[in-house]
Amino acid sequence: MNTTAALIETEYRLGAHNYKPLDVVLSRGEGVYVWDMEGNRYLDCLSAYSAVNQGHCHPKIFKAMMEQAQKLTLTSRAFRNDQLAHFYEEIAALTGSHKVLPMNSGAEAVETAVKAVRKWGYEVKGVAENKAEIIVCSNNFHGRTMGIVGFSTDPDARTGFGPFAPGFRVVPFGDIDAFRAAINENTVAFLVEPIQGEAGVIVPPVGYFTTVRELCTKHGITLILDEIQTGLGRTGKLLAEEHEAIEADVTLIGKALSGGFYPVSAVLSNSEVLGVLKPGQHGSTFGGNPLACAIARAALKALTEEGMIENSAKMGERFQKGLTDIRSNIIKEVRGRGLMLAVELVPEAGGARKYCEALKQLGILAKDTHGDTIRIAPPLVITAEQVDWAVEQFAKVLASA
Ligand code: IF1
Repeated sequence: MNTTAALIETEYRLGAHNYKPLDVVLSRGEGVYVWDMEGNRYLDCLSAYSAVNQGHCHPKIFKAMMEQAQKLTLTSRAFRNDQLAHFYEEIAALTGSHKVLPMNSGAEAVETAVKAVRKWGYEVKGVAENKAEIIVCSNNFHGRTMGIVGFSTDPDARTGFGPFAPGFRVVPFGDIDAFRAAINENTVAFLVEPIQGEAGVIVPPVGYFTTVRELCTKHGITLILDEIQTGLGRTGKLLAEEHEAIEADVTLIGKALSGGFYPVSAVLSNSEVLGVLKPGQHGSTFGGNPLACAIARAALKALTEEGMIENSAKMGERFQKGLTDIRSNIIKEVRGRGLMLAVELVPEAGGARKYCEALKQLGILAKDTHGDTIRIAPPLVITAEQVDWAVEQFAKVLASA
């Protein structure tokens, strides 16, 4: 049977229960909208966790994917392909990076950076063997692999999955004194999100990253910015680092690098850090494949040539102002940057999930996080009219409470 209820039942019976999705079964998407099996239309305010910044099924990315899929999809890196060099050139020109290492998932990009920066620590910085330390932040989210969950502070992410790899030191996000105090001669890197996503869209204090950058330069520490979620226009800039006019030594991107068509991630770095990797020391069967490169090239082109980054800044401001103007006794705070937004509810509201359910009834899909926060991140192609309509729906749900 191909009904909503039957598919949900089958998922429950056969699938691992590592998710608890809203009970909406989507079968079509276009731009900011998705449709369920009954034909109900929803404004997507999650964008697959910012992977579909360019909007669902973007026609030009689709075309690039189809054309490449008819020609060549995968060669492995044992041989070369005619898309990789173009991808390197375009992403390097756009971001000012000197070296690129393509992977697939975001977590793989993070793991790659951790490996490279440790090796850099031993070979370039001169840290004693196996002593390298990487500073990370509490409430971080960098992915789900063993290496990464080992330095998570979220009990759900790590409990029961040990033993974990050593070499990580945790400091509170946004606390410059704690960061300074955690630095020692073995510190090779600081791995951090410019705005913490999973933690509930936490924007650090103004000036935090300026001082972080200064301290990293002073102490020879590689600054690794995880822009897998914040990057590629989400916060109203190509990269969130631009908000404080700093430059990371290593930048991680993923998600919207493919516009949601296919997992594509990349480590962007100066020559020194990725320069330590020699043949045989790192890789991936699918990383850098021609299909991925062709898709990523089209996804980047759509983002830059269709004004999506500027639109994100403008519509983000409009959306945030609209939400801030809602008069409600259950809204604790509205925050975010560009189209990476969150509404935090007061504890008495009884959790954000039920409000997401109510929004769904009104035609908006949004995701609760950390109990009391509704995360809002629509595709960057959203229009002013659509923003205003969405704000009205949020007002109905939050003001009626
Ligand atoms: C899930 C959150 C978002 C990320 C940052 C690396 C990765 C992610 C900053 C790993 C992935 C996802 C994964 C998704 C939930 C989600 C998420 F709620 F957990 F925080 F986006 F907001 N760095 N984030 O946000 O990338 O390996 O998944 O490609 O269901 O786990 P990945």
